[in-house]
Amino acid sequence: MKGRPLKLGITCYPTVGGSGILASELGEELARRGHEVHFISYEQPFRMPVGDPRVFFHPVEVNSYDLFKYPDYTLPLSVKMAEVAQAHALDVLHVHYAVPHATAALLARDMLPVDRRPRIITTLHGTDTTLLGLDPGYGPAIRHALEHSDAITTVSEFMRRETVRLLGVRRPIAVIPNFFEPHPASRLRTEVRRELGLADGEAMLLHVSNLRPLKRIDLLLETMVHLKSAVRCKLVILAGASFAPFTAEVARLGLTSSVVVRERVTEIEDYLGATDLGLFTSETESFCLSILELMSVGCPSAAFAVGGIPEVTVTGETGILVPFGDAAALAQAAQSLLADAPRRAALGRAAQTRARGRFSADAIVPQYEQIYRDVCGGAT
Ligand code: GMT
Repeated sequence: MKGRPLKLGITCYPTVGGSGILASELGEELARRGHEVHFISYEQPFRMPVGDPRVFFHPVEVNSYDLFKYPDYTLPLSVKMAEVAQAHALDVLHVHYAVPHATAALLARDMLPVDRRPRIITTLHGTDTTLLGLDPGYGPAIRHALEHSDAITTVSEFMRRETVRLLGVRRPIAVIPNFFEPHPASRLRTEVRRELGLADGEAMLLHVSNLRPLKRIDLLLETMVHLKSAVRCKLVILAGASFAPFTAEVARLGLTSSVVVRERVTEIEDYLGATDLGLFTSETESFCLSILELMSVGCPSAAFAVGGIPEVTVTGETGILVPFGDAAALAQAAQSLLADAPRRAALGRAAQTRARGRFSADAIVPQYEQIYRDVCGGAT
């Protein structure tokens, strides 16, 4: 390690979602590199490493008061951030997803004596810019928080451009792509496929998401209707939210026996390793960490070419991308790959090489470390 170990506060959403996963994996990697990492959130992030002596979790308690129609999280979060920053002499507060984390970090900094103030790094992940940035009730507060952070990062060139376009931010925004380091699978591929009810020779498509409207589950199911008539396959959905709102539609489309859902899975690598092809239908993605997760185990994906996805996977080389909204074309692309095992394997190998070369912890984590040291100036 260059320089002294740093003391880092990380705030993220603890639930299943790309930004929280990235933040948790970053914390794990930073601790492995000798830094002290303090997670500050309302719950322990779901992939936060446990048992590491350099990783700590500080819960934020939110009380509800009769006077408030809506409970407030920002103020208790900022108080906890200030408390932890002071007690542990944090060098940096690194917040993932701007709302409300970046605003809370500014408040926390202002509460502390000038010589005890941590630097603030805000990492933009997606809808904090593309959705909330456009909301007049949030946009100005997000812009203010970005302008007063010590550094801003985001996960793709697409997101950097969108942040400039939608929020008019004029300060430098560093693009640091997401990374993923797969842990070893805990079960054999055959065991996982058996658990999922896959017959011999039946292809497994995998979709991982939190099912929000922009993930376009309608297009995912439409793609599956086309695919089902052409290939023996099942679609496995690892859902970060309840799938119940979609079950009637699955039945109406005659897909009940072709769609297998698992909610809030933690052993992601078991499922990645059992997959033949990823399938993603989002209308926008700043990055799509799930495509990278599959690439890292040598599995290509078929998806729409939206947002930052073409920065992650290269169509025809490490996966297949088709224009947004054309479910028939997506099904056709998926079908041609499922029918051609050697080509699929070649794309998978290229995907894994790209993941290891560009999006590994060794490629990415030093970029965050450098930013931490840059904002801390000579003190580190
Ligand atoms: O912005 C969001 O929708 C939430 C966020 C999340 O927590 O899942 O997703 C974003 O961050 C991920 C990690 O950087 C990216 O992989 C996702 O593409 C991105 N989602 C969107 O841009 C819609």
